Amino acid sequence: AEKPTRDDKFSFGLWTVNYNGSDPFGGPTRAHLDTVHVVEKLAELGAYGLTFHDDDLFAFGSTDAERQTEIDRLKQAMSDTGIEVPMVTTNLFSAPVFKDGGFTSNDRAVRRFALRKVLRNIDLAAELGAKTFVMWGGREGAEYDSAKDIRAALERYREAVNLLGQYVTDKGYDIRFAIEPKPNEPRGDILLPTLGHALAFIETLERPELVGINPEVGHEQMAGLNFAAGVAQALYAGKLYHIDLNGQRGIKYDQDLVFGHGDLQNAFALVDLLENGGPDGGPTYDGPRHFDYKPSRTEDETGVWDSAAANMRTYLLLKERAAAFRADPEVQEALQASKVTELSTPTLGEGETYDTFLADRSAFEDFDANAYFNGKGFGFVRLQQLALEHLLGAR
Ligand code: 3MF
Ligand code: MG
Ligand code: MG
Ligand code: MG
Repeated sequence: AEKPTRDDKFSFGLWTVNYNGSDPFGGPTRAHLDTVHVVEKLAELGAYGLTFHDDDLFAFGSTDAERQTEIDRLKQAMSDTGIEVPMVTTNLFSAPVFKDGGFTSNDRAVRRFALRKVLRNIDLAAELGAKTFVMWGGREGAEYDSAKDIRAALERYREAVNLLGQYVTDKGYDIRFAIEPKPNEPRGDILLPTLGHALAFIETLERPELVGINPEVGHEQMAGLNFAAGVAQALYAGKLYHIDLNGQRGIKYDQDLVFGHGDLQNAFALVDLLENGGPDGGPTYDGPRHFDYKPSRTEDETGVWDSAAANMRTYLLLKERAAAFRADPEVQEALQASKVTELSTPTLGEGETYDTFLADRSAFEDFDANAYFNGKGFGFVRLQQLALEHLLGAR
């Protein structure tokens, strides 16, 4: 694969390469990296975008002057390197005040503070030209069923997002929101735990067209779900506004490994879907390819940049393999044989009503369900092996 370029639209969270190695059992193993240095390194590696939480750029509780200094330094680094800020997000999870959540804390004063923190950050997002505002509600949840009224929490979440939608509309900001689901961690259970929950919630909003999702590979996999299949449904619903790429190995704590360092076969299916639209060439994704990963705490700064580069290289390698898979005549033939493409044919004929359908004896009365396949299989295993061989570079 070629070295990444800006056209590949790779972006990174400031918090990703700046993860200092702290976990529940140990402190930092790496020093903090200055924002300007991060921007320069990402540009050098071929990324086009940087994303951040307010508190990644200027510490929680900064004075207005301290905050402005960091914003100005970022702006200067952006103009020096060409790095853009396609997405901004708000930290409503680190400060102790958010220990029971932000938008859905049981405490009303906390909810009002959280909303003001977000409104202020939306102004900054607009100022920097970000088109997407992500909302990950890591603390919006509970450990105990008796501690949270889920219906009231959903209502407060709805109230918050409706206000934000009203705000960007009145201000004329070109910003859409993306909700990032996660099943658990840090809370025992988090509100809107999967992308399916989020999609259902969005339809209850006053401006559903302003709100989509930001699914993360590892988050869906923590719930045992198939990420590529979930993303396909998000694309089908027109709701894939942003994406968090990383790696996760099974149902356990949020690992945030490098993209492809988890379920590689599903990563292949995902890249094929994002780049080629899958088997029927359906809608693809043209937003940022955003990495939300953590350089493992075993690594030094060289390891940080190696891992950042690895995310992009793996994505491009998978893109190359997926293109080869789609172009292979044997794959095309296997897709036909497995009737994967036949699923795109409507079940009813053109203009067919239930009257003509009921009159079609071949569909039922004369259909011999017992003999229909006559022992013949679909050949899905052969198809999957072809995918695997392309993934392995064996074809
Ligand atoms: C946690 C996450 C978050 C979100 C981030 C973006 C800290 O598991 O994935 O990263 O991606 O808040 O809004
Ligand atoms: Mg994660
Ligand atoms: Mg995460
Ligand atoms: Mg994320």
